[in-house]
Amino acid sequence: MSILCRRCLARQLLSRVHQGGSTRPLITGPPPTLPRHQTSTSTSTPLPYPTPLPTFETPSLIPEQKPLYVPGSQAERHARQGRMSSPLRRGTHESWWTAEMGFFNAVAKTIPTYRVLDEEGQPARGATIPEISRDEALAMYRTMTLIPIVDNVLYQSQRQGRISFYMQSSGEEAAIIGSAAGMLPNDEIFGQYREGGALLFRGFTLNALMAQCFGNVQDHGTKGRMMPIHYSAPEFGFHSITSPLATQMPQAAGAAYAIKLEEERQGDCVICYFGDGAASEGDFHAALGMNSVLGGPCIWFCRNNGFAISTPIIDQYAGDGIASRGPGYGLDTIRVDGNDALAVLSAVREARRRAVEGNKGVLVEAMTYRVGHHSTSDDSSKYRPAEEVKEWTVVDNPIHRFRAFLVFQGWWSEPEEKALLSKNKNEVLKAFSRAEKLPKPKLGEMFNDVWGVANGEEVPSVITEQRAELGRLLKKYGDVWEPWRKERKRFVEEGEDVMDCDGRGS
Ligand SMILES: Cc1ncc(C[n+]2csc(CCOP(=O)(O)OP(=O)(O)O)c2C)c(N)n1
Ligand SMILES: [Mg+2]
Repeated sequence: MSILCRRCLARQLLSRVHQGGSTRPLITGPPPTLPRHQTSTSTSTPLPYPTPLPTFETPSLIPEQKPLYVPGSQAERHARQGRMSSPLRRGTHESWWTAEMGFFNAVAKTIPTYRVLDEEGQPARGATIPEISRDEALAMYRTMTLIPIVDNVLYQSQRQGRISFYMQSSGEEAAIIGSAAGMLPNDEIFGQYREGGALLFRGFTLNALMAQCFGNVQDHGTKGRMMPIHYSAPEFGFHSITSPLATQMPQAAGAAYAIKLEEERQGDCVICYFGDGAASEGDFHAALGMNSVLGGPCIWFCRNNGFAISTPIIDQYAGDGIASRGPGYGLDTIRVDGNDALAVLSAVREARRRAVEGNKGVLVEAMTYRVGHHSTSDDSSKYRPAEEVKEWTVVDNPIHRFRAFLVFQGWWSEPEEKALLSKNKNEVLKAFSRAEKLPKPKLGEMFNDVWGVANGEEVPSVITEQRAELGRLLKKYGDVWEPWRKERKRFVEEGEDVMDCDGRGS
């Protein structure tokens, strides 16, 4: 059977209905009339204007209704907490009776995008610059400028076969660092996979980052068992990155709920990053539903970068972005210019305040653009023109915008810029060559920690058998088969640790 794209399959199925003698007309229009991603102005093409809100007249005085609460029910508790005021129906907030039939397709006519700096990095008219010291701003800038250098070195090294995989975050530096700067050190971070910068901002060293990407003996978080960029750093409150999309979201909802319940963690918060594509997963809804009902301080931070691999947002959703979904879950929500580091910082600080004070979730949608390819397994020139990418790097470059602000404040100069870039480059290259020379962990590490075994319990036979089999194969071929002879040398103890007889290992 040939593999068909979704649209072709739908067309084929619909035409079958047609040919089958059914009088039912096609329910979708032919492809040319479907909204297409405009290549030159893709992400700036406005989505269809939302249907205006019905002109419901709010009654000036809502007559006192007898609440429909069952005594002791959740609805009654909520009503007592002020979450519902005199609802006519349980599950609504402030509904009233109306004789006017009106459908609606938006909670606000348009969701505005909050910004502090304009494209030139100058304060936008009427904007309040968030409180920020020179040191804080420069700490943000240092990490923002580090990201593209780390990205370039590791991206190129994957191309040369020196690491197995990489994902860049260029274009999203302001969204990632602005949000990280808006959180406090004790807060928990659940990343999707493009948030290595947030970890660097917290103090994760370049050596540790490179160790994970090379999976060498100093990769303490994942011990060489994960693909590059799947960082795990409990000491920085950074939870393990896992590739299956949106799985971090229910985990974050659980962590936020745990904080709510844990006396010692009062005042702490969770930030959960996810992409515009991940928001189409069921886990997105499961997580937001759980968080809105159970509570717990959590910032749901959407990096809306225009793409989910090759799927542009216009093919991802038909509503008003991801922000429109927040009120559906009863979450305070803001849309922010994700390329404006100060706006992101300011929005996340306020989101954090609301989340902690209200013990609840807050949704932040940061509008940005994925400048790099999706990953080293992707070639974005196949689905978007190079000019579009170039335009974003020139016209709305998050690093340039923030630098212009620093210069405007009198906090930054050309010589300082040159010195920083050269220092960043040297440090990245040094950490890179160091990590490449270090050996990989003991081969037997691949069997450890993959199964939750309580202290004193036996490792399940499926693990010991596989370990023993590898040991047997290594004994037989490890010295005589050239690829293995060479490969063994890269590991601490050269695989000797798995060559014991029962597969139990150390
Ligand atoms: C459950 C699941 N489905 C599909 C994939 C393949 N996949 C990896 S990344 C990705 C796109 C995600 O896009 P988005 O959430 O917008 O994040 P971005 O890459 O743009 O940062 C897809 C479909 C996956 N990893 N997991
Ligand atoms: Mg995306």
